[in-house]
Amino acid sequence: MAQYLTARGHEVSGIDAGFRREWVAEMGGRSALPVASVEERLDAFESAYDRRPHLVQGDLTDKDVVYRLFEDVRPEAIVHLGECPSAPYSMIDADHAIWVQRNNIEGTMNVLYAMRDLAPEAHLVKLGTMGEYGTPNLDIPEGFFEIEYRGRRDRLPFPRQAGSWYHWSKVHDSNNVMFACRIFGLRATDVMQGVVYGTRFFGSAADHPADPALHTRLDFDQAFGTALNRFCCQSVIGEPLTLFGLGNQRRGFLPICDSMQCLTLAVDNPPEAGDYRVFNQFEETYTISELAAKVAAVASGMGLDPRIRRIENPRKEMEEHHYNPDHDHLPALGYQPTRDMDSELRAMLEDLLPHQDRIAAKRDVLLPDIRWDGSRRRSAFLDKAASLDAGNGAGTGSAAETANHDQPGQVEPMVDPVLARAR
Ligand code: USQ
Repeated sequence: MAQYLTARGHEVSGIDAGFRREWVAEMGGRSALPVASVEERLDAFESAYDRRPHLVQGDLTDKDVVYRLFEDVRPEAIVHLGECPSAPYSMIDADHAIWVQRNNIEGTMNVLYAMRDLAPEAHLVKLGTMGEYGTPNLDIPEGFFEIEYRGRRDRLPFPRQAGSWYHWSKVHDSNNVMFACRIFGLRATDVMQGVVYGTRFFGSAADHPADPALHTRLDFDQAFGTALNRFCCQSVIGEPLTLFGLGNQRRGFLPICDSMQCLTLAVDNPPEAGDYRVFNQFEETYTISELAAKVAAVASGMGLDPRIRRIENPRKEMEEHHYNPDHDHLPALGYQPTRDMDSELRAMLEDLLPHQDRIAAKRDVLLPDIRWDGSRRRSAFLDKAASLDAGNGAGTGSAAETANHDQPGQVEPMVDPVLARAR
């Protein structure tokens, strides 16, 4: 984000506690793309952009640190990406659930109060998640909807039905940000972002930084790897692409370069003082099986041999549901998707292939064991190991497979993950 904004003439300061590296290490993982040290990244940044960003290593939950930063910088806009972003991580146990909620909610509260006291004209662009809405059996508006109840009408926040402690932390944030706008007169954009994927954060390939120290990280462990990033990593090392359950869960997706574009559009077009607005930020919706089939098709075209397999879903979530969210606000500001999914997937696989060994060395972190019921048990495969033709809609599943899924205890044959890996 700092590079994207700097390249567009913004002066960027930042605060980062470096927690992401610790969380991923705790999960036994590491970024598929090597990540340089903070100093090396700052040096590389300076060489590329002729200026060194002002970066504070500090924790947003420390109010004094946040206030000092605001005193030094007096920001015009704050892009708040400083939260723990993982649903599975928040579901590990009570300590992780409470830590994620405290970290996310307290950090945002400090930002809101620092804005009130030191930068009341600034614009907060806060990263929320499409997961705040859950999967209701209704179309999803952008934040608010008109409702008639017992003969009276009002415009109210659309009900949130989050599916993890992490996603609920974002719901609580949304309420806090909305309330702060009302009582402090702040202005904020709450971005309900879909699942982000990709390795290239500039829209044009020509802008992709040559220096690897300026590349983004890409995680593939069960907690910090998102579905598409994981599918790509699985493809390059010959591990099965893991569909959780039926694979008919539908989500909104967008490549990382378009996430940068959307956040920048929000920064460049602030709302009025006192306004709290919500943007649903994604490009298109897909089921997880459609996505796996897309990755498999692109990977096959590049000479890889991807297999798609269904495993027990470690989460409690609807696997078949209505999903039709609005996403009109960003296009109205000029948002135009820069890359289609296939070309983005090709670029990702090209970027990941040189790191096959690095990913393969951590293949053990791919199969999930964090369960929504609080237990830790690796998901078993729900099908026979089979090479599914790319693009054949792997998630539709045969009746037998579906029946197996409905009665996980009777799955036949249950494939040992280790044996499956060896195939
Ligand atoms: N899934 C699979 N196989 C996998 C990984 C995930 O089938 O190997 C499924 C999950 O069960 C889920 C869907 O894919 O139904 C998305 O899972 P995910 O891990 O890609 O994304 P999620 O946990 O929803 O969270 C991610 C980011 C989070 C962000 C959210 C946006 O980690 O920070 O808030 O995407 S959204 O999904 O729209 O809520």
